[in-house]
Amino acid sequence: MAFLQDAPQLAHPYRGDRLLLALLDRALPAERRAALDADLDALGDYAQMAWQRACATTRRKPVLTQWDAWGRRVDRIELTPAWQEGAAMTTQHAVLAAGHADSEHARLEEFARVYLYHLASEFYTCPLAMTDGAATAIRASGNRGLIERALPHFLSRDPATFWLSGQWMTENVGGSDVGNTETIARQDADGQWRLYGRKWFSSAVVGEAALALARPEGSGHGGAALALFYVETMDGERRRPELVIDRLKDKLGTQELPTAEIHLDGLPAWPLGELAHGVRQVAPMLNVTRSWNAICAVASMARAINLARDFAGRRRAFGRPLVEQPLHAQTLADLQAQFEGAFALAFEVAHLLGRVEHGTAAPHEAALLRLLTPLAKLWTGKLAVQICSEAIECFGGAGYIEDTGLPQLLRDAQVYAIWEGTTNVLSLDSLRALAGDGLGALRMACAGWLEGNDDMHAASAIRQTLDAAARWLDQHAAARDTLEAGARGLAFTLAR
Ligand code: MFK
Ligand code: FAD
Repeated sequence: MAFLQDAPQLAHPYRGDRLLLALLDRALPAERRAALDADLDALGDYAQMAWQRACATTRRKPVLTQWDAWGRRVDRIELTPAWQEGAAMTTQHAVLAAGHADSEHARLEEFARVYLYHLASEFYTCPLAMTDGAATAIRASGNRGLIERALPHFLSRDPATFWLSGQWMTENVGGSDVGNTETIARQDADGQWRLYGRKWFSSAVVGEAALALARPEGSGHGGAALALFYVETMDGERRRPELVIDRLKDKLGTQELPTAEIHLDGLPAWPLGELAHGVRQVAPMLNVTRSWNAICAVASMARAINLARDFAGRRRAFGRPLVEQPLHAQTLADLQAQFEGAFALAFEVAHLLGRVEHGTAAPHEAALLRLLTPLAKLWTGKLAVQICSEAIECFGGAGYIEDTGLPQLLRDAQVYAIWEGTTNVLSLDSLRALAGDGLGALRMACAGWLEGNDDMHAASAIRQTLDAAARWLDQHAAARDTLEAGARGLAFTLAR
């Protein structure tokens, strides 16, 4: 029999991940750590099953059927198996509910679940992130009616009552510059607000609710005149007729995720708060979804390295397994080192978010979180593409072949840098955070992280980097164009 190569096997994503295990053992009190174990174990099992299922079946995409046989508009979307399992997995393992528990560790415990579930979920985590963001923004708005109406669904532990929320911001005229939003909010004679317009990317089109930016009629131009509205998409079992799905997008990656172009023709809507400053009101949502993005980007890196490491023990070249070839081993070690830095940054943001929300953070940590969130998102988004690309090369030609399941890792990774604010937009957002006391907060945090570490070289390199950043910001404080042109370089340096 001619030679046949063994396929890579996925090591258990939870029990085999020493980084995650060490973080949780270190960060959580023993009782909470023990209570978390069963959910993480089950999510790891599910991830392994989903990888084997994906390797053994033909890949499917969601299908939109707009009309039934008799000419009625139905806009029915058939979803892939992982999506059909999404509500049950989420509620059974408290993926969202965990993040809103009354504990400073809630977000860390949530994001450990997200990290394990993400790849298996086939980007069901995208609407989950938006649902989590919507819950956070609605809570921050203090709108009691909406809190009581929506949060029990968003954070439900029962699939029968669980709702997904979308985030309707991007329009044809601009996704970064949402101040150009063309969707209009108009009030009926009876006081009911209704939305009219077109949203160009809607990734939770199968969801039951959404937060949408719209311009109250007559309120003027620009971002400050926008308001943030809550909408529901269903009327019982049927999608509301005022929400029309124009088509599903044909995308480079995230192909199981049904991202739609939609238009709104009078969809009923409720403002979260004042009828202005909608961007300010949606910011808590953005910061939560950006944290999800960082964790999911790190999960993609973990998956790519997990498989590449296994394959290096199975594949031989020039007389020995790849893992024994010094240069291949060094390549894997470099990937692991970069991944570990990204993992530490993303989970630092997760834990910090929990402490800030719970009110147990140190005084400088709110500013630190404000700065680290865009840095973690932009850094991990770029690194995921780089690491998935390098990991694919570790498989040689097999890495380029679709039914190995490997090319999908790279295609999917490209999205992390685009949605939820591109790398440039987040670099500019980090300038916003640095305009406050972000840099001072980072300085204090670095001092804390280095405590007990006797690597004088690292401490001095970090001090020099922060001093140089402060000088550069001071020097160009009055030259906005220079600041913006250098913002990406600065953001990468700080993230690194
Ligand atoms: C699987 C992985 C999970 C990920 C799921 C992802 C699903 C994908 C869904 C999407 O992609 S949804 C669309 C996401 N869209 C964006 O992220 C928009 C990107 N553009 C920006 O972020 C722009 O910077 C921004 C829209 C915010 C600019 O708008 P403006 O109107 O020019 O903002 P401006 O005037 O700078 O800020 C308005 C207010 O918001 C200010 O506060 P004040 O009114 O009090 O002065 C800002 O400080 C505040 N603000 C802006 N960004 C903030 C923020 N506050 C806190 N945190 C932030 N990040
Ligand atoms: P533009 O804003 O036109 O940006 C084009 C380029 O210009 C980018 O490289 C950007 O970095 C650069 N740029 C823009 N402004 C500046 C500046 N001031 N300085 C320097 N560079 C700048 N949106 C939603 O609202 N809801 C969703 O559910 C959703 N789902 C998505 C799903 C997928 C798969 C994808 C790919 C996108 C989704 N989006 C969604 C849209 C996404 O958030 C936007 O595509 C993104 O924010 C960028 O906006 P844009 O496409 O209009 O690009």
